[in-house]
Amino acid sequence: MSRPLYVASPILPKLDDLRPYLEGIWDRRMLTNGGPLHDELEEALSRHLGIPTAMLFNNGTIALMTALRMFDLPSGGEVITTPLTFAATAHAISWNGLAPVFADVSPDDLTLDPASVEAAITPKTSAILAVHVYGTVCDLDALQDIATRHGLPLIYDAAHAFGTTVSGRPIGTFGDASVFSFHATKLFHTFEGGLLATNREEDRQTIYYLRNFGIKNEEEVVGIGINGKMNELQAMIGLLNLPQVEDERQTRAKLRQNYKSFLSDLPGIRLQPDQPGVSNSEQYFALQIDPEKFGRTRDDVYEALKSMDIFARKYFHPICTDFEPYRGYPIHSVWPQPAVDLVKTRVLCLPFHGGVEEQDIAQIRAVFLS
Ligand code: T4K
Repeated sequence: MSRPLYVASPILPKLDDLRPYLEGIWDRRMLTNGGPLHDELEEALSRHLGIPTAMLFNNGTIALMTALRMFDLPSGGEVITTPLTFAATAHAISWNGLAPVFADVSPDDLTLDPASVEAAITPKTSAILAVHVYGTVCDLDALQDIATRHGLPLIYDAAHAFGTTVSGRPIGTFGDASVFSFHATKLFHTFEGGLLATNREEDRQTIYYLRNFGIKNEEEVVGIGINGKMNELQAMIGLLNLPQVEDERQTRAKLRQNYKSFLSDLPGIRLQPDQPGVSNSEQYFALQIDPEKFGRTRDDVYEALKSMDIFARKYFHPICTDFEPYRGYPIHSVWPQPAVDLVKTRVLCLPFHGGVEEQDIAQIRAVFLS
């Protein structure tokens, strides 16, 4: 039994495998600014994720900020996004001097609801930033249709969708740009890290400048860039973790089946839908608890698990519009009451990683069935 049992637990390379990499770094004394391990990881991920233009970052948030910056959006322009996400999604918009506009989620799969996006569009709308939340893939066709009709860049926050494919097509090839997080809590991680992917091969140079202060050469700075560079230690961890990812993903896929075996038919429990043709990233196992039908609230279950040192998480409650900077922002919705208002009181993410043992599952099962 693993205690405390957290919602996430990182894969790690064997300590002995670090030694040759560390010796190389120490010999070269190239610690950052595009060292050989950085370049090797970038190429490996580009192949692994099936995206020709895939550029590493020091974390997912800076990659998101850069993705928005790429499009040179007008100051104060509105970017439509979901309130059911990690704060970084909305903050990346604000840090660019843009205005986050929140649209509702689909009650079916909790991703950004296309009809509510359409309802939120104004003459100031500059872009759409959708999130494949919990690894559930957004309504790609509907969002692309809206983006195309209104001439808006469509950016995906794919922090939860590492390695996902849709009918064989890599998730990072949809929309105009996609951003992945390689934070320690993610399926694939580099302790901290991120990646910006785009089909717009012509933007590679722009991203390169934005990532490195806008520096073109020793004498020219061509734009207002940021420091988004991944260092050699992070890249080393990435190179050592990448070969382990598929095993971890498969372990989690089995865990998903295990959870589903006792949760699927429980009255009042709603799981994220299976998506035909989608190979799941296995990042999170999210469910919703309807207190009337289940007999207990989400918070009751959260506390019961916590009393056993099992730390499920209420991702993403509070939602962005509950946070101080965005309090009072409306949630544009096609429903009289935004679906997300109910969802946020019901959603719970269970421990979901290779460290969850049979005995842990039995205890979690007992909490739900008691
Ligand atoms: N967009 C979306 C949709 C995101 O979810 C995120 C990040 C981003 C953008 C931004 O990407 P980054 O800039 O982070 O690359 C965590 C992560 O810090 C954050 O990366 C992640 N989303 C978010 C969903 O979860 P917290 O505040 O919940 O983390 P924390 O420290 O409570 O960790 C959760 C559990 O994981 C802990 O209880 C224990 C375990 N854990 C955590 C760490 C850091 C470990 O076992 N080892 C560790 O090293 O935000």
